[in-house]
Amino acid sequence: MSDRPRVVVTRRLPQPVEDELMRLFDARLNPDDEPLSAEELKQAIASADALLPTVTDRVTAEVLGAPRRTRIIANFGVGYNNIDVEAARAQGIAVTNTPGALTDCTADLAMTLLLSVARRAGEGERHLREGSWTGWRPTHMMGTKVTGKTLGIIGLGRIGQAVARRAHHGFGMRILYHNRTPVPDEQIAGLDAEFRSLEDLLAESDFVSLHCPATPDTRQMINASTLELMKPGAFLINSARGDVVDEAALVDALRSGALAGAGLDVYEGEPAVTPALVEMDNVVLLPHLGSATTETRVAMGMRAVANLQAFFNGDPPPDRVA
Ligand code: 8YV
Repeated sequence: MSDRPRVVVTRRLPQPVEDELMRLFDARLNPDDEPLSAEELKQAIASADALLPTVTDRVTAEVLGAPRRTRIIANFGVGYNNIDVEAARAQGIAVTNTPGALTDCTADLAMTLLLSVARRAGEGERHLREGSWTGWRPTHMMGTKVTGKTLGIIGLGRIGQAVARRAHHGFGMRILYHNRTPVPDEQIAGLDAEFRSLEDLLAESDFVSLHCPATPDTRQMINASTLELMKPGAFLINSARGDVVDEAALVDALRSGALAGAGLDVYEGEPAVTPALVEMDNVVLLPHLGSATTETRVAMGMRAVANLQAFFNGDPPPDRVA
């Protein structure tokens, strides 16, 4: 029997991360890559010293209330709304995340969505692949110019700031932002970013990009009333969490033409997507790819490993959130 800490890893991870987990811990991997049921999560919590879950694992108060050996949950991801952090805190279970590792790639993906929806890239590709392209013409598939437009960023944390830098320095966009806490000037130096109330940001922005965490306060922050405040013909980009947007209200705003389009990487009921969205040509839909590069997924895994290592060495884990 191993005296190394037992770590249950809920999904397949990039090979270098699995190798490192096996080297350091009594790691129980998931070669089949099937998501764990609530019952299996309870078993994991009962038998392992640590859990390494992902966004697809719902680590609820009920799961955490079951008989338990686990003392740390090292989440694979910066967002940790898949974990009932209050319940973990109440039970004295440490929770860590992987900030920083995925900032650039998630910001790149937000820009991919923004550019794709404005320039009708998904629609154009479908058009060509289905054999409908009959040749160039001056009025064919005209989109919306991005350079110089106003981008409203809701949540100017690491990822929001990385998007702001790309948009401002790369595309000459004017940056407005809304954030729950003040952002230190040095973090946004050179961006000419202007703070706005949520209402004013929505009213003034040509593109609104969401980068806030999913919390009770941000749940369905984008709903029928707030969508109504958006500038006519604006675009909504969501690479944060599906919970922040009322998808049914978004469909209505797109159908009525109030919004020109949306670029989405995350959904309320992932992996389910509101069927009406799938029917719409002015919506770009990606399957939660924000951090999906080899470099970033390895870095995220190594960050989770570093948190586990620190915890079991008796040191403070670098990314403790509870
Ligand atoms: C991850 C994410 O892929 O880190 C996050 O918050 O949304 C994604 O980039 C996912 O959470 C993995 O668990």
